[in-house]
Amino acid sequence: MSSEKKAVVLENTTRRDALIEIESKYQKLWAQEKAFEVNAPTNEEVPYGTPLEELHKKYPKHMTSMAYPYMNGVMHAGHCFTYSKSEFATGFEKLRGKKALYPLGFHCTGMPICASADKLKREVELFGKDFSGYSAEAEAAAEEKKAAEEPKKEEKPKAKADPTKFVAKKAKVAQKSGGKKYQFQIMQQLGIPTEEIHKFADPYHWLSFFPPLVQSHVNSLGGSVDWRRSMITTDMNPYYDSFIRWQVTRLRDLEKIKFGERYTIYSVKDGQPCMDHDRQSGEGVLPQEYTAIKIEITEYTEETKALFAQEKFDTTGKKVYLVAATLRPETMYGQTCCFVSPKITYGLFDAGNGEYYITTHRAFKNMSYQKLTPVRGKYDSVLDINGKVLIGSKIHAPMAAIKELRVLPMETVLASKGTGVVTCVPSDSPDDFITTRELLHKPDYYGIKKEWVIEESPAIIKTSKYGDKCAKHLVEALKIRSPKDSEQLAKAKELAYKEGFYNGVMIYGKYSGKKVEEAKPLAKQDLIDAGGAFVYDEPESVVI
Ligand code: A2H
Repeated sequence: MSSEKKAVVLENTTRRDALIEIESKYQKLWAQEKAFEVNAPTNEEVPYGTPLEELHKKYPKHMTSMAYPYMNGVMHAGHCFTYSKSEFATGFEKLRGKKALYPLGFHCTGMPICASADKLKREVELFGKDFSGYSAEAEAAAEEKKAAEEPKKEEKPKAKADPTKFVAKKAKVAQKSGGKKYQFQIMQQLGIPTEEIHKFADPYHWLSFFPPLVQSHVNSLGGSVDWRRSMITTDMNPYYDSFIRWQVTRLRDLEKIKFGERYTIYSVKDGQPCMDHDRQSGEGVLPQEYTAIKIEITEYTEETKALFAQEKFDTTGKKVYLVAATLRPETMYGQTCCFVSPKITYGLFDAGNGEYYITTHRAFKNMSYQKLTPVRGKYDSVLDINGKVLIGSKIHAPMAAIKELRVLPMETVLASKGTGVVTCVPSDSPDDFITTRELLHKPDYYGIKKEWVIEESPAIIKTSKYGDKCAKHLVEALKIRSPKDSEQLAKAKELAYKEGFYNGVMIYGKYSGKKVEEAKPLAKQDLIDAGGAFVYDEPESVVI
């Protein structure tokens, strides 16, 4: 809407005005007469010792409430919808002669308020206490510049990590924030004067600011809440706090609740899970589970040996693994090499028990919070090693039908995904197939020898649509010519993954004859049990 648009002037508002007048008259009267304060019968009304049945017959009662609205703002239309039901029930039961009580609390517990307060803290630092350092023009110019610098990024279709998994399109918070980028703008939209906004950088300020506002809104809606029975949550309210402590302890004593662990998006900074409402960006992003394959280096390249000597890393009695992240553990029979990127500098990390992992720094940091490393939160590398240095290393990959493989280069490996190491299965991965084909025609590329590139590999999975070499089939059908045909490859990858997963049958190995869907978890467990793999999770994409 344009701000120049004239305000709408309503005509014939007499009836509306009359209704509003009646409304405010009676709301005042209700307040004066404390119409919604409901008391238990006194001892005079019901002498001590009166049987309960008799008491309830003489003074029938009713209580309703709703889930306490969350105090990161005022009530919204959804709250009012829920509220109207309990309000109606209370009024109805009151008309039936019951003592109808409506208590209402305010929910203040949890990260959303803290996260918003933290955002304001950061914005005060950026723009000043009155946010006068913010300029919409400068912001727009910066955004434009950014967009101009990376035009391709926006055009690219966002490939879903796991096509068999459902992902919601739009997160709740994105809908709630009205498209505003900064927290101070959201506060302005809530009608809070700009000079007051900095106070909300203290999370406790929210707890004293919003509840009275919500109370006045419920009152102006004609709500019949007995506000003497109201409270906020959190340790700001010691009574409620100790009630919840008692409740949780009791439930635990009764073994009705237990402590357990699951993968979640975790904030190292806050030392706790970072749920949707706590994020500045990356709402709706979930953990992606990979099987991390431990590919042992059996013969180092001369460059690697030189680097180890220089860094005084003695390999005696140690095992060094390239750790590759895969979504397809059931295809590991068909490995033909291990890809690293010549553009990535990897770390070599102590994984405990004389084992060392080569992965990206980011991946090992994630591992250090997943009980996969000797010390939680410790992820310093022993030494750093560029992908180029590793090319040509002899390796042994678990479960692979071909026993001796090599490390080869793949330029399209992303440092931001998995471990930055990709195991090559050209029978079932279009990316691996096309990269292998390219390497065959590029002798001397990064010093690789032709015999290191394995062209023939066993068929692992058969589908009626794509036969038993689905990667080759799709690369040819979609006319993919280079590993850089990223859009077509993304399409091929999704087709291969879905078809293989839902309609594929294993034609190699222990689970030959089984459906891929069934064989996948079994093959994964076998790899883990044999010490050749572990489960590794990371966020599907960036979360701030
Ligand atoms: B898959 P998603 Cl047989 N950069 O493993 C680029 N690609 C990477 C990567 C990185 N840093 N880390 C892992 N990958 C690859 C096997 C496989 C894979 C087969 C068929 C399809 C397939 C053998 N390569 O992936 O973006 C790894 O290759 C298609 C689903 O999380 C990993 O699984 O979907 C897959 O991409 C993960 O990609």
